[in-house]
Amino acid sequence: MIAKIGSTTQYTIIITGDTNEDGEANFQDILQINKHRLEKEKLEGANLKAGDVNQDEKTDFQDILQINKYRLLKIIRL
Ligand SMILES: [Ca+2]
Ligand SMILES: [Ca+2]
Repeated sequence: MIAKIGSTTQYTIIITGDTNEDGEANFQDILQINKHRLEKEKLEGANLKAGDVNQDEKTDFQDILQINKYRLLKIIRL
C-alpha cells in the first residue's frame, strides 16, 4: 500500500499470512483470521490483504489451511 504524506511517500510492506504484523505467519495469525471469518474481530487494510494468502480476494478458511501447512513445514512458502 502507498500513502502520500506531504512530499514523502509511505510504503507498507505486507508479509503474506502475517496479519498481526509481527514479521511471521504463524498460529497467532490463524487465530486472527478465524476471528475475522467468524466476524468477531474484522481485519482491515494491509492486515486483511496479508490474510488473503491464496489471493482470491477473500480472507477465509482456505487461507488458514495454507498458513497451517506453512507452519507445519508441509509447504516452504506462502
Ligand atoms: Ca504474524
Ligand atoms: Ca483467500
